[in-house]
Amino acid sequence: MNELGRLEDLPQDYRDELASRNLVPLWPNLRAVLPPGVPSRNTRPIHWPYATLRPLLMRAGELTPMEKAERRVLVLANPGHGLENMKASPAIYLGMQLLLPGEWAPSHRHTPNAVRMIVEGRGATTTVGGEKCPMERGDLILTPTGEWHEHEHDGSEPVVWLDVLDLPLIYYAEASYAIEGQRQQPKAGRGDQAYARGGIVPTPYFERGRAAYPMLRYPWAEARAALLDIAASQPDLEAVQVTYVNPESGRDAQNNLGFHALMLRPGQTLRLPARSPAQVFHVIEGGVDAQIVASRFTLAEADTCCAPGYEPVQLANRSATEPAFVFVADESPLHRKLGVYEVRA
Ligand code: GTQ
Repeated sequence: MNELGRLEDLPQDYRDELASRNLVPLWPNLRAVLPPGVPSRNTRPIHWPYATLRPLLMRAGELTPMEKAERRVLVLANPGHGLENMKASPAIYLGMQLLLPGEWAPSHRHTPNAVRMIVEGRGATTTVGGEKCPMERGDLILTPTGEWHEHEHDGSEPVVWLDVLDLPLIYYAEASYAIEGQRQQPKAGRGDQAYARGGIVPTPYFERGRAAYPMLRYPWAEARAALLDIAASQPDLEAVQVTYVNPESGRDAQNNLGFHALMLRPGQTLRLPARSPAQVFHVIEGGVDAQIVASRFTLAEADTCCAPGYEPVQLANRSATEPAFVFVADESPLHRKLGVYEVRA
C-alpha cells in the first residue's frame, strides 16, 4: 500500500486557504477512515464487577434523591470512547439503575430504544405504553422508541437493573430527545401472558395483532427453561442460545440492538468467532471466565463486560456441575441494516 502525502507536505498558504473555504484534502486522512483490512476501534474490553459497582450505586441512593435524578443511574462507560461520552461501544449505552422502595421514576418517552435486564430485588414495575410489567431477576423488559415508560417500586428492598440503550447511535444521528409525561393509566392484558407459548399467538377475531411491539416483558423463567430444554434435547449443540424476538414478526425484538441469552453447559468453553458487531455480556447466573482480545475477566453473577467487534471471544463456565447463563446485547441488527455484518471464521 502506497505511503500517502501528509498534511505537512502541503504549503501553509494552501492549507490555510483550504481551511478558510471549509475544504479538507482527503489523502492525509484516507487511511484513518479506511484502514486496511480491519476497522480501527475505540471499544476496549472492559469489565464492570457488580461487587464494586453496587456499593457506589447504593451510595447514589443516599446522596441523590429521585427528584434530583429522575433516573438514578451509574453509567458503565468505556474509557476507549471517553468516559464523558457514556458509551460501552459505538451504539450501546449501559447504565445500572437503582430504585428504592416507595420511589417513582416519572413517565417520559424518548427516541432511543431501551431495555432493562433486572439484576436484583423484587416488587418494582415498569409501565410501558400502559402495560404494567413486573420486574423479576433476569427478566428482559423493552421500552421501544417513543413508548411512554415509568418505573415504580412497592417492595421493601432496593431494585437494580441494567439499562441497555442505543442512545449513542441515536445521539450521533442528532435524533435523541425526550418528552416528559403524566402518570400512565395501566391497561388490562399483558404481552408476556398473551404470547406465553411459542408459535401460538392471539387472534382476537381471526385477525393477527398488529402492534409494533406486542411483547414487552420476556420473563427469565421462560428463557431459562427454553435454554435448558434446548441443551437437554440437543446434547451435541455447541452454542445453546436464544434470541429475544418480536413474536408477531419473528424479527429482532427492537430496531438497532440485538438481545440474546446464552447457556454454558457445566464445564463448557465456548469460542465465539470474530463478528463485526460489538457485544456486551452480563452474567445472569453462575460464573464465567471471558477472554476478549488480551483481557481475561473473571465474571461473577451480575457482572458485565464488553467486547469490540471483529474480535473472537471465549467464554468458559467456571462450574463443572452447574450451567451458567449469560445475557448478550449486541449491535447485530444495526450491522445487518447497514449491510456491514460479517463473521470471520
Ligand atoms: O429508565 O428511562 O439509563 O431514560 C437512561 C435514560 C434509563 C429510563 C437510562 C433513561 C432511562
